[in-house]
Amino acid sequence: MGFPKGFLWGGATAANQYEGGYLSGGKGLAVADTITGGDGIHGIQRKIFLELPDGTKTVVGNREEVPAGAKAYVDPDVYYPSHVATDFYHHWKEDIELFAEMGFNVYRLSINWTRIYPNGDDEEPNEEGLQFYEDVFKECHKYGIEPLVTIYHFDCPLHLANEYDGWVSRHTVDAFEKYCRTIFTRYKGLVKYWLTINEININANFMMNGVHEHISNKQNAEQARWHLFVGSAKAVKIGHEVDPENYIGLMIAHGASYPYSCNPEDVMAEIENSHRRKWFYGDVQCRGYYPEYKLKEMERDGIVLKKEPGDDELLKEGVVDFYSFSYYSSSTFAAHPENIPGVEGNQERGLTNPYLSASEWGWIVDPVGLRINLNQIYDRYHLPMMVVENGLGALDTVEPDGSINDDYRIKYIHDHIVEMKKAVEIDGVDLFGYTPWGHIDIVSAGTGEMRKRYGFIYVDKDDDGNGDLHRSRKKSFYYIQKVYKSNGEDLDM
Ligand code: BGP
Repeated sequence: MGFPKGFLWGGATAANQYEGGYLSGGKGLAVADTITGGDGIHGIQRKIFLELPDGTKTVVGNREEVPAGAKAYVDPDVYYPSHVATDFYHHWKEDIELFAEMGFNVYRLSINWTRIYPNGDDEEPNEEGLQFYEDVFKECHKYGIEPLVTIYHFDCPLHLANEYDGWVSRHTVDAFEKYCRTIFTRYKGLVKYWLTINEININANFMMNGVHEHISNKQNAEQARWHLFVGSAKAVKIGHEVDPENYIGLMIAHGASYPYSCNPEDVMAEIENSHRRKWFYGDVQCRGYYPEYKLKEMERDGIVLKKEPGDDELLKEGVVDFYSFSYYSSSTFAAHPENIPGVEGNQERGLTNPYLSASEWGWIVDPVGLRINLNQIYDRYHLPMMVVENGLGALDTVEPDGSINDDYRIKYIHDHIVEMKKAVEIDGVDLFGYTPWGHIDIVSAGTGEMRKRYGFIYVDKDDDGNGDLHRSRKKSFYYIQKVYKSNGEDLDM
């Protein structure tokens, strides 16, 4: 009963939200380094400064507004949260020691592509960047912590975005392939667990992947998606070639989703949304080909993908070893949302669910949805699974004595682990690890805020960059420690 022996317990971060040192050690600029902070509670978007082909400058807060040919740049008078972030670059030893104290046996982190290839497509890799991660991985092993490495987490090199429109171009796939070969070779024996592309289902739409207008152009958007799949399949194939011991997974933002009612039209609306938003990405990476519903959609839209010889075979050869996903919340869909009084939301983001409440940032909290997900994913693919993100972004208060009593976060984590345990014990799904998101405070990806905190470890830094970056243990730190050290047996809050 309970979680299997050797279950992986840890936490997860991404380089662009945590590392800082944005130009240290020979690192180049990523698109993430050109995105400002926003304000999630008040709906103020992150912004990106752009230079247009005619030399004029503009600033946009929405990826749909990025004009063709625009190039992002860093404005020296503006504050950018990723430049220092919470400075793992200078605190890694101290931080890994804290992770070990919490009882981690796995730590999910991403490699910043621009630390290895500053422009993304340089002739030679940057030795200082390679050495940095080698030191980090060795430090993890010192404490019996397995690194789980995300190869690409929202950090397209700025050069590839500005000059090639990011993933719209095949050039980015080629550069990615070289980057993958470099890191698999260098870290052979040090890293066994890998994820190819973080939240690949969101990535193709994400401002950080290319600053041009591909999102408003369906053909480009589908081409970018295709290239991400080809890139992911290449990563899997190269990883297995370099070391057959490598265990490589996909990563999908996989919230639960429900029909708003038992009206069959609402049920169908949910199926269509889930196909488009989640299953398509799992189907391609687990089965190795585009599903029929996607082929039909592209046929209707007149989309013809540009493929290179061997691409279709590659997709089959590059299917993943396991399924990993982020889980924060759930969405509800109706065929005619405009006819439902008193319900907020829209067809794309989902509707208010009357049975559930939301976080301060409006994310619906739904622990049972995690069990539902684990069942649905396992039914569909029968692959081992890992929950690689989960957590509550919340405002924390530091008490006069320095303590942080984040009982709300403890409850969130407790409730989700309880449902994972049911999925293992009662439903028999094959779940082998759990790495809650942002176990140490980092910059929010969506809003660029610091005050949206997920950590069990507090970092002294605010939205304007003030703070001395010292680390302190929140109440949740001790809860996690107890849970991890008992292999998920002692869940009492
Ligand atoms: C996922 C991303 C992470 C992350 C997390 C929380 O989408 O993979 O990078 O940050 O969500 O989101 P946010 O930071 O916007 O609260």
